[in-house]
Amino acid sequence: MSELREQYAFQGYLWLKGILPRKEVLEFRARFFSTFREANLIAPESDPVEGIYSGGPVNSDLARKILMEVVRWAEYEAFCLLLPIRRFYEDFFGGAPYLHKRKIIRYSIPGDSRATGAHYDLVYLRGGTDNLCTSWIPIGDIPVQQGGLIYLEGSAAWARELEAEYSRRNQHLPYDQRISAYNQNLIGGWLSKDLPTLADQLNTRWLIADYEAGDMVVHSPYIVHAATANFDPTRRMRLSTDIRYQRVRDEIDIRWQNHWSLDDML
Ligand SMILES: O=C(O)CCC(=O)C(=O)O
Repeated sequence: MSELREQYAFQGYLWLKGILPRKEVLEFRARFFSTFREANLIAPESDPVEGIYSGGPVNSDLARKILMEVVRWAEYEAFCLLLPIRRFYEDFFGGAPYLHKRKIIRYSIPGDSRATGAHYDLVYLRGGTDNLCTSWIPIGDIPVQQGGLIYLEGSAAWARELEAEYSRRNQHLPYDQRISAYNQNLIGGWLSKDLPTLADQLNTRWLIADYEAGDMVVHSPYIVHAATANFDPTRRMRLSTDIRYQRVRDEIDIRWQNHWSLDDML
């Protein structure tokens, strides 16, 4: 654990290979995609564990409704609280861990050019401690072409400086605006969608990976990260969840004590 803490402090992330039982991860993937069959998201007759895109048309209202139900599933909550995750955080923080209620689960369709832009998580979590971690968990194998999470190498130190600058600029704003990602002084969450240019500006590179079901990456709220679009030639959808843990004793951002919704502006 002390080596992991050192690695985390140095890199801003940890890749915990195979920390979760692969079978349970794949069972959850199958359950997720089978629920979306009625919205015509997955290919008819296909095994839901494969997550093969139907090609559309998807009933997007129904798909959104189902997604918001999934966020409330006891099964999803149990997945996010799997014992290896809780044990890891208990040891890592050296104290009782707390899982934020706002938990995000995302699927991406092959060929959809939209993807998460470059950002660091503290921008959305300024109302509590910065001693918190994000767990990004692939729910299924996510090879590079399926568009997994990518990290901007060495970016945490730079983001800390940026955050300090924002804090200076925001200090005179009322509290709710001061902690908002979308206040008058800020750029609305994402630093850039142009990932190569950002890496060039900072003279660094993006770290990419082939993730497997059972892996979990843990990252600091300061490391800059993004995701890429899904170009899987086998038409598989990318499924992942991103959830946040901290010590229960530290200050908790109350805005994260509600279930995720698509318009919560966090
Ligand atoms: O999965 C994604 O597209 C983005 C995830 C993310 O931003 C995070 O894990 O903090």
